[in-house]
Amino acid sequence: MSLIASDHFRIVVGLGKSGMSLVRFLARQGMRFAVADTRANPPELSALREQFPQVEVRCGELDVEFLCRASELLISPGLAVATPALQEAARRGVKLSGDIDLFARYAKAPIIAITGSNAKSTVTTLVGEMAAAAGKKVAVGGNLGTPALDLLADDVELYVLELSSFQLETTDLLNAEVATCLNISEDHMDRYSGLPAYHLAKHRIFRGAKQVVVNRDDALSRPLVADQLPCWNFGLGKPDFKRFGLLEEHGEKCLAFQFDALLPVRELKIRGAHNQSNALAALALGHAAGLPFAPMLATLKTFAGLPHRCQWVGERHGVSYYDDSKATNVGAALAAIDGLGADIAGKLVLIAGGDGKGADFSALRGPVGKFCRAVVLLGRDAERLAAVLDGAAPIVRVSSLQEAVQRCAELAQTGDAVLLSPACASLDMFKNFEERGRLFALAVEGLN
Ligand code: UMA
Ligand code: ADP
Repeated sequence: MSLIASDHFRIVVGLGKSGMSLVRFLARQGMRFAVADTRANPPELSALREQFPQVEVRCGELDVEFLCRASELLISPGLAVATPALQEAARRGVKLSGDIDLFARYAKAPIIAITGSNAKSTVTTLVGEMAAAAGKKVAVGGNLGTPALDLLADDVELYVLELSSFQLETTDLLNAEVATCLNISEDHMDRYSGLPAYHLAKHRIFRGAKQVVVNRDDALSRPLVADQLPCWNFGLGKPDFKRFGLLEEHGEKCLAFQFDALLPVRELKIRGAHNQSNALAALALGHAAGLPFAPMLATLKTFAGLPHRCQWVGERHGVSYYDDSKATNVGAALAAIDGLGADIAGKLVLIAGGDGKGADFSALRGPVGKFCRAVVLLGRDAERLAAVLDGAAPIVRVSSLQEAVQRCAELAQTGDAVLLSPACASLDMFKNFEERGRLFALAVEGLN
């Protein structure tokens, strides 16, 4: 332990949305703290200087001696715990933590905690809407957008949190009422040494959980927890005791619990097998948290999905255009290509590419060969994608999204669909996936 470390002094590392929420929280609690960020000009610097002028801030390369003045570092999700300066501080006795761990220490209401490689935002939003429909005072956030600490309030009856592996790296004990890891496929391989390290980070969500929800179609979602812990599960097969699934009733496929049909899938607004799985996950989480079925099913009948997730944005000359800009990894793009490809009369013209985050793209080859008329590639990893997809479908290279949409319009035939499902992050060319989706929709609007 560093000689000058104080038990009552913390350093917030990172000054983005999470960092600023930490600053507000620590200031409210009257705790002593400083701030560090590796960037010369972090996004919330001027807000901090304006609202908390007395707080010491160090920008630029992390200084281990400075970090060791604290008893605890509260690290933003964008910074890996493996960062050498943070590891050196830990070696010298400083505790490494983050906003979610702090949140768990102060939250008085039960937490439904949701992670996974894909479907987190959809399921989190659905569960939040189900709880509100059941009359609960619910607070929804985390990786979804509103930092968890900003949700803390005395009158909240239920918290629903979307959590990323980045946030879970610094979470020691979440103590969720219900926790789930919806699915696991490769993502963020530029941050982790491989799938096992990523899996390990995700599964920290189960620490201290009172109940768990497992996806029985994905073995990697199953936690190592004590046998007596209440465990609910969901999957696309026939359900059984304590299980959610699909069964046929009067010739119709229905969402079901145990031996009873709950709702015909045709009444869902969100389409595709992956969304049926998401609806079942939300029902399982809500049920475990004590929500009644009636308001949960009413929510499923009206929830139309989130923007940029396989969202229909227009039609030109008999060709539909779908914005799946949120498909920032291979697993998400696969779900969209398989789901939409099987659902339309014609073929898909796929727009893919961007920052692949070190992913292995080879799983795309089969579905692209099966469902795609052509693939239009752009962005930093276009050539890595081209190498994998060569021969599976004709490949066209472009340098802008506008050009991509134009080329797709030329390639697509009546009955086809143009799908932006990049399998890559957007940050090499766009501010974020929302901007990429908006520009796609604008380009579609601009077509003759
Ligand atoms: N950064 C530095 N130096 C620092 C701190 C951060 O360079 O000292 C960089 C990071 O590498 C990153 C960027 O700054 O590229 C933002 O990092 P941050 O930790 O400051 O991010 P916040 O603004 O606090 O936003 C975070 C989540 N962002 C990340 O995990 C990168 C947001 O999720 C989340 O909504 C927000 O907290 C509130 O909880 C976004 C995200 O992209 C949507 N998440 C990833 C994903 O969904 O794939 C995990
Ligand atoms: P996350 O918050 O985990 O990124 P989203 O709900 O925002 O999840 O969806 C992200 C992407 O994953 C979208 O492209 C969507 O079409 C795809 N997706 C949605 N549900 C699933 C699922 N169950 N399995 C695989 N991919 C999915």
